Amino acid sequence: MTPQDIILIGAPVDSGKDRRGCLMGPDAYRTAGLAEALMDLGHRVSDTGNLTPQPATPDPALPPHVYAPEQTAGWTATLAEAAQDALATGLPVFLGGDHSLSLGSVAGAANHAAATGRPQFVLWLDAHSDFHTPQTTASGNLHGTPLGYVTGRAGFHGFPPVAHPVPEENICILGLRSVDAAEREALQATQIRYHDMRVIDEQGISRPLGAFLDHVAAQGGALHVSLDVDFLDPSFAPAVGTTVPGGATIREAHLVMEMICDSGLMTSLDLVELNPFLDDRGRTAQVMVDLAASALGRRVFDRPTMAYS
Ligand code: 6HN
Ligand code: MN
Ligand code: MN
Ligand code: MN
Repeated sequence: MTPQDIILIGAPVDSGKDRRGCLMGPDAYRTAGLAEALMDLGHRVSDTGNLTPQPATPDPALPPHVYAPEQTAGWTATLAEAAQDALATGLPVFLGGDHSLSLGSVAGAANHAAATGRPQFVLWLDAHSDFHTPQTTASGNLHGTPLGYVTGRAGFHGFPPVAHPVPEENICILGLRSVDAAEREALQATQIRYHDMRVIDEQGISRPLGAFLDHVAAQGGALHVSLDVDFLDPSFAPAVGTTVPGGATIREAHLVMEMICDSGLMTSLDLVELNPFLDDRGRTAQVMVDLAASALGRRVFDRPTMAYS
């Protein structure tokens, strides 16, 4: 693949749920050698270090059970700006941090796409659909809301307004196996493409993904990829607070990344939900680094011994 200017952006967001630990994610990716892996592939890599959230004030219109909304609102403003700035010079990789970081990374990417006259597309690799609003979430955890926010659903009081909502038909979710009733009802009324693990079992993962990538290419779109650790089966990736059995295998996940790479379409990437406190000798961090490397050009024969022990 042609060398890229890759910008690693540390986003130690831990406010999207009440279980702590994702704030250690950026340093776990650094320790697992993300920058070195990408430089080995010929890319120019810079690391901006870790961001800190802007101050924000709580909005009394939010339901009281929503967890830490002002922190997540502050992160959203910071990350949207960071995404927009970074996209002007390269390909940002957001080192999470929990999935609430994507309220900002995707909103900022969509602002950049609009400024450059391209439609924004989003590939969501996740066991969950993350399509709640602050009103529909039962848990109160805002990491379950980023797709709701970026598509422009109502109810995000106190959050930055979404200048350029991502059109529903520009979103594809792969890996679903845990969707709350309120999300299911809302999703079914949208044009979002969503594929659960049964579809992947029956058709293979390349069929729905290939159709989506063809669609993005035909529209000349910019593609943001959001990779949640729990897309993977917990037997390969235990370091996440929301494990759901029956997830993607290592090869299914690498195939997704290899197809993304071959498409040449990816313009920004989130690595989210890694909780190093729950990891087993760093293996989940290493799997995520290897997947990022696959999305950015690494092929199996570049590294003959991939062992996670
Ligand atoms: N994630 N649907 C559940 C909730 O609490 O709203 C789980 C959300 C998981 C969030 O995948 O990033
Ligand atoms: Mn998620
Ligand atoms: Mn998830
Ligand atoms: Mn309001």
